[in-house]
Formats: sequence, C-alpha cells, structure tokens
Amino acid sequence: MKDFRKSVVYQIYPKSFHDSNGDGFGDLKGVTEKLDYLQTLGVDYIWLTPFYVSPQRDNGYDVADYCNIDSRFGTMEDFDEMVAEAHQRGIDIMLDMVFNHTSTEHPWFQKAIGGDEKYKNYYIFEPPKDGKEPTNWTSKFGGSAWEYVETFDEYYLHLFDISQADLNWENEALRKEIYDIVNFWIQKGVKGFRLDVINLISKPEHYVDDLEGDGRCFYTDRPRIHHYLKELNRETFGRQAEIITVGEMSSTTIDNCIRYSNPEEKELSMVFNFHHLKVDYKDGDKWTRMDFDFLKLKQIFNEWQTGMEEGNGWNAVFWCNHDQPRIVSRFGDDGKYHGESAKMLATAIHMLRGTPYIYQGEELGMTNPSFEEIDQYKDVESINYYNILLQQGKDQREIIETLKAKSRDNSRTPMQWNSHKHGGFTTGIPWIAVGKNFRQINAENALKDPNSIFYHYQQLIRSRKELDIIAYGTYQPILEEDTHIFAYIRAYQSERLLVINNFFDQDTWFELPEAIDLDGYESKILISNYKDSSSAFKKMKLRPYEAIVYHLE
Ligand code: TEU
Repeated sequence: MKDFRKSVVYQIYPKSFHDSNGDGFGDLKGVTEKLDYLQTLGVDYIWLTPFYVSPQRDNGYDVADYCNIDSRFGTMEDFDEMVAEAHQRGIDIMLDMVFNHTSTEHPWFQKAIGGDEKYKNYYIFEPPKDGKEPTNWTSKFGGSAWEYVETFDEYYLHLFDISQADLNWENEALRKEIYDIVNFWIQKGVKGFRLDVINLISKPEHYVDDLEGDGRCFYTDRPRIHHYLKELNRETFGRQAEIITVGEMSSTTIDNCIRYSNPEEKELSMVFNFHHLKVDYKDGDKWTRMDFDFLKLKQIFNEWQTGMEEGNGWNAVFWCNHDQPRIVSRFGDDGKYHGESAKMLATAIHMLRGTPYIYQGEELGMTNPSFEEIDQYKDVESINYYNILLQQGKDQREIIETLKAKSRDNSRTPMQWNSHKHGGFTTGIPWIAVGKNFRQINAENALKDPNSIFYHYQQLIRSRKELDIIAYGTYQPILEEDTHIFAYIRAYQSERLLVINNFFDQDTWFELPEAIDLDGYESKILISNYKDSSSAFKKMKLRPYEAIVYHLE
C-alpha cells in the first residue's frame, strides 16, 4: 500500500493537458496518451480536476451530473481505460469532488426551482430582507452572494458564480446522495479524492449581515464541518484504508487543519491552505500588484510546518494549481534565471514536511502567458473582476497589467509538449492560447536535456522514495530573519537534512547559526541546482537562486 507521506501528486487540468481528437479541448484519452511521461517523472497519483457533465461556466467546477463524463472530455470507457493504464504504471487516480455547490443546471436545482420541496431543501433559499438580499455577503467571484428567484420571491446562496448554487449539508437526504456519488467512484477504482472548498460547507442557522467583511466568518471552518467530514469519512473512503483524501481549505486556521488531518480524527488525509500564496496581495486584496513579502512567506511556512507537526496534522505542500499564477513568474525569475529559480522553488517546497503537489507544466518551468487582450482571458473570475474594476473607474491598461499577474488563466494555458504548432497540445484551435515561449519551454526539450527542470523534479521525487527523512523528519526553521535565504533542518533518527534556498537574483552569504550543532556528521549534497555547489555546509556564498540540500549521516 502506498504511504501518502512518501507520495507525490501530479495535478492535471484535463481541458489544457492534451487533446487527442483535435477539437481544441483536452480530454481523457489525451491523459492516457501521456501516462508514460508521468511515469518517467515518477509521480504516484494524478489528481484530475472535474471532467463531469457541466455547462463549463467555471471549467467543470459547476457540476451538472457527478457520475457521468462530459462528452467534451470523452466517455466512461475512456475513463476506465485511463484508470487501468495508469494502474499498470503504478499511478493511482485522485478525483476532484465539488460538494459545496452544484451547477444550476444540475437536475436537483432544476427540480428545486420547479417547486419540488424535496430538492429545494438541497439548497439554501432565504426570503428577502427589507426587500433586498438576505445578507450583505459577497461572492468569491465578485458581486452579491445571493440570486433572486422571482417565482418564490426568495434568494439562493452562491458563494461562487451565480450558476454555482450552494448545497444544504444540514439536509441528511442530500448528504446521503453525496456518499453514493463518492462510493460510485470508489467502485470504479479511484484511490483518492480532492474535496473542493470543503471547509465552506457548514452554513449558519440564521443568515445575518457581516459588519466587518464579506461573510466568510459565517461559513468558514464552522462547527458542523468536523461532524460532516467524520460522517463522510465513515460512509465512504474511511472504509478503505488505501484511499487518500485532500481537502481544499479556504481562509482556514492551523487548529482546524490539525483536526481535519490528524489521523485520530478520522476526517481527511491532508489539507491545502493558501496563506503562503497571499504574500503578494496588497492589504489582502488579490486584485492588486505587489512584490512578494519574503519574510512573511517564511513566517507562514514556519508557522504551518511547526504547528501542523505539533498537532500531528499533515499538509499538502505546493506552489501551483489551476487557480494560481505560475510560480516561476511570481516568486522566481522567468527570464535570466528561469532554470535556477524554478529548481530552487521546487527544492524549497519538496523538502518541507508534507505531500508535494506538482501542477502540470510546473516541472517544465511554464510561465505566465502575459495575455494583453481581454478576449484572451476565459476565466469567469477574471472577466467578472475586469468588469468590476472598470466600473470602479480603473484604467483599462492597468487592469490588464493586474490580470497578467493575477488571473487564474495564467496556469490554464495548454501544456507545452513540443515545438510544433500550439505546442503539440492540439491539432485544432486551442480553447485558450498557448504560451508564446512554447518553442523553448516544452516537454520534448526538457526530456532531451539532462540538466532540465524536469529532471530536477524527477530527482526530488526519487529522493523522497529513497530517504525516509524527507517524509518523516521533523522540521526546524533556521535564519528566520534572513532577508534572502529560506533555510531549514529536517531531522529523523540519526540523520539530518539541511535545506538552503536563496530566493533572490543576487549572491548572498549563508552561515550556519552557532546554536545549531551539526558537528560529527558525514555530509553529502543530495541535490542542488548548480553543478559545483560548495560541499562544505557551514559557511558559503550562494549564487542567484542557488538551492542546496545536504544529507548528513
Ligand atoms: O477554488 C476555491 C477558491 O476560493 C479559490 O481558489 C478561488 O478560485 C480564488 O481564491 C479566487 O481568487 C476552488 C477551485 O479550485 C476553483 O477552480 C473553483 O472555481 C472554486 O473552488 C469553485 O468551485
């Protein structure tokens, strides 16, 4: 049985991964065709974002049928073939389950607005207050979180798009439907689940205005959430020890994440949190531009690493996903030090205590595409905010500059396979444009170059299999005040790992603090991103974005 702490998960956004039939839209057969590539990389699981029947307003996070495959992605036969072919290569499948909301095209919602009380109770309908929305809460994608339904003179809640209606988890019949869906996929051989914004499902009994914020304090990590997760676990994946789960936790806390992921609580295997990816938000607002705050980034990692370790919780560790800009363009350098910085960022994350997640193309150092025109953007959130910022009177060019840095489409451009037209993603017209640098940055080039970012990732993954310390070691931050270096020590039995990362494009000096006693160890370099890194670890000059991991025995 696989140990999720020794595993690495690779995230696939099927729509942008590989198109097998030339319709410009990636599909499941396209995934199957690329399994050899993933086996070469060495990953244990692939997490596929939703490919279920959906109107695609939010690229599949608006599900209209949880147990069938959207024809754009293929058929159930294609799915079965993908699972079988993946298993043959030692790769298991993790599915993305969106249970905070459904599409308004889901038959449940259609019956609900048709007046069927049973299904109306699957959702959250509230009467108007003073002739207006029940509360002042805002949607994560902009605008009110409530949409009016004239026939009932009531509003339904949607924390995301208008077409994503929030489900009522208080309703036992709804919960039962959800367990049936999870069990359906378990029977089909799925070995993992990623649960979309799962910490938002516990809603309040009474709906009131949020006088200080957007409403999130009323539905984030609320008390019933732990009850729901325990029940979900008991009724579905908890019955099979080998199934792993990861919860996507929005605006969460360490204390809650310990409860979500401590094995004794019987909720989930691990959790995503996003605090480290908000260090380039000015005053907490995503739609601003600012250099990342390096000391804050370190502080957040250190708090989460030590906090989760103390509570016996488990983090999913990551830089990239389909909602985040490309990390090399964000905290690295997508120009002069492209290779060095991409490898450094990979090293910094993979050596942490937690299960690493790699987002498609990250292993190639794919960059933000710098789309200049609004019609190149496809994401509902980006388009909504473009309009909101325009209405606020912001300059159109300025808004595009912000989208270039912040849009979720930055990570959704097609996977760059080779230097053929559209990067080898499709023989048709891709649904979203391919990054302009696909002739240099692509999988074919990476596989030919022994020095590529790809092989650095491969080595990090292999090391995790070979050395228990990477999975099981404790975490100790060092040089917490250093303004250039992110460094830490992992310890396991009599072994140590010393992990040193220069996050900037200048030379800087590393010196092991005197209080840290690493005398008497034999040291060797486990991995580094320069050919001739110093083998002495106590004091050294680090070059731009240099990353070195010493294994001490
Ligand atoms: O995302 C949850 C979420 O709140 C964010 O990642 C959000 O996209 C971002 O903070 C907005 O700035 C999950 C999915 O990953 C995302 O793709 C979906 O759109 C969303 O849930 C709704 O299902």
